[in-house]
Amino acid sequence: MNFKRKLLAAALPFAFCLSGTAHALDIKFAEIHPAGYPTVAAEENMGKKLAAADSDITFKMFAGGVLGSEKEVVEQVQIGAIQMTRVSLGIVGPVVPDVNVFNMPFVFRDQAHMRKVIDGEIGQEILDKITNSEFNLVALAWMDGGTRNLYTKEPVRKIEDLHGKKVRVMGNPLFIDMMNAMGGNGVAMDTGEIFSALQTGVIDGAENNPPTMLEHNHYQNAKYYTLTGHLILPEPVVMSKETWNELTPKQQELVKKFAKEAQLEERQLWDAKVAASEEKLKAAGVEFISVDKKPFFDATAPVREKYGAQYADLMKRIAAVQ
Ligand code: GTR
Repeated sequence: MNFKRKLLAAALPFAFCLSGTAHALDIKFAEIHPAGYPTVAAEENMGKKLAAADSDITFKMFAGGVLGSEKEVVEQVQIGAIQMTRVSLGIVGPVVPDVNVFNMPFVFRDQAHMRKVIDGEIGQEILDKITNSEFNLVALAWMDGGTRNLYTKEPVRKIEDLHGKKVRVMGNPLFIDMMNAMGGNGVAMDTGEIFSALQTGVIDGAENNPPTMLEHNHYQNAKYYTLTGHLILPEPVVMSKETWNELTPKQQELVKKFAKEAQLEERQLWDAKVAASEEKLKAAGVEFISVDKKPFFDATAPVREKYGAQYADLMKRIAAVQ
């Protein structure tokens, strides 16, 4: 090693100490949804508030899936390479099975019921389960991920029409079981693969809320939207535990406070977006099909029994929330 290099090597640790402002936090937030989507907008506002409240904090949104699929992003957040994300509870289930209580078909009566539950003590308990798991995440708040219905290339007007259809679900065995119980053929794949899978006919359909169906262009190759309402999924906003542990208690409080504010803000944006999406989908030729939900509810009873047995008490508490 020449003298100059030796000097540099000796100085390096000090340089790091000096340059690292205590508790400086550069938040990279990953979203698979595009700019303007309700979750993205609410999260950006959260970021703005954080940066305004603490000059050591910067916030940058990476929307549109540029940092990878939800599964890839979660792995990055776990190791602290990405600081925050919002993720569907669907893909958290296989890693933190306790959250699957919210992932069960028809566990919520409707969206208002789901909102009451996530705003109350059960919502906090499930966030805490994520935080206290080995997942290396701190779960801060819930976004409303809406009500999921079926969309297919051929119309599903009654449950029998779903028979044998290959329908994409999120990567969680519970959802495969759910789709199979309804008579379809559940196929797991990442969000980003759905568009071409529909286009090429690898799948016959998928299931999601109107904003996702619209913004991810799935409606272009699936023109029938059957209002089963089988899943109503909240979506946690999470921070890497690596990041969290570097924050001062005051910074942690700020993050918690603004994340909770985003929870309430997002649902106003969500309701407006659902209404606008429904209009656009109809204008683009999507047929909205009302169905009797009971056969779908009955068909999925074994799934609730299989996965729900361990949460029997919790399910009673959820049902009791008015
Ligand atoms: C959306 C959800 C995403 C993603 C997607 C999917 O409704 O907001 O986080 O999970 O569904 O089905 O992959």
